[in-house]
Amino acid sequence: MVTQTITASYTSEFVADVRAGLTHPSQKELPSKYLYDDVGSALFEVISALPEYGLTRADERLLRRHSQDIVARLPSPVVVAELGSGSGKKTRWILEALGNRQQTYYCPIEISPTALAMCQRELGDIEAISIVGFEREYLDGLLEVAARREDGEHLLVLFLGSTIGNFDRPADAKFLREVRRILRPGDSLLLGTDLEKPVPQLLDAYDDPLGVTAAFNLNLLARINRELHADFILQQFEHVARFNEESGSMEMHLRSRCEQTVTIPRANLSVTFLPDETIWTESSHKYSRHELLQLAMAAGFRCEAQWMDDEWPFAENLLIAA
Ligand code: AVI
Repeated sequence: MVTQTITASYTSEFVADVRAGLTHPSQKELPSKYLYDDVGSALFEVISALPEYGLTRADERLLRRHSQDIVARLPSPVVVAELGSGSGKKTRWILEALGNRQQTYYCPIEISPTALAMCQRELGDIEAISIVGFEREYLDGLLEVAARREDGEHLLVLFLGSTIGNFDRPADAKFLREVRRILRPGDSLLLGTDLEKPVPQLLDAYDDPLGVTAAFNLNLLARINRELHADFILQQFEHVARFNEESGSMEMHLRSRCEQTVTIPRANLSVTFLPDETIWTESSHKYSRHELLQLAMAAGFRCEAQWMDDEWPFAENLLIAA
């Protein structure tokens, strides 16, 4: 087992994104990637265990059941790059199947150093797997992994857990095209996607009765307080989950309970909120099977196989760079 981490710093980008998002002329917004600091990542792990939120369990079930089949469809040898590995728990099945075949490099790409360290701890015991972690944004990390591979090595990119659904439409299509541009023909992308399901089920999943998702969402304001010395009073904001029929996506917002002004010294910013005004913090798109195939094709992939969960509508899609 080899473990190594390549690090980076994001504070100035965070400041710029907070400024741009909170001074947006119509809908205030904050990029959902900032939900995942140490506290947010830990809260997301708890969300994944909630009975109302079946997404992560569906993803894990599919990988557990079909890893052998997935790996059997891949060329050899492969280098694995995972975009946003999280704790890495569900990747174990794929890595074990690959490790049984031959010595394999696994490169998790993560902006959270804590998640990266957890992933290295979680997966470091798998035989024949060498881990090199990249503390990078997804595409920057993928470019580096692609540049380091040897001639004759194929890339397998893992983008699991339906993180693709957290991109706005059409940013998801653009992102897949950018991933494709980094790959060579014959390389693969295993894409996990949450599928359409009844709206009441989605509302329960994104506004759970224990309030864990609410804490996950509110932590974004707490993070801005911690890191940018802002004075958000968390009790004066509430978590809102709603389904946007037009886009087919669940949305999370933070609604101001009153008129208030917040100062963010490190961003040199003061922002006024009207009563009921919201900050849009996340979209989570729910795909149809047809939409997925179109998305993959338009980005320059062909769909080699699709596995669907029978308890929680979710699909694992094995896409090959055409
Ligand atoms: C990480 N991502 C796929 C989750 C989702 O369902 O969109 C994040 C999440 N947001 C609220 N609950 C979970």
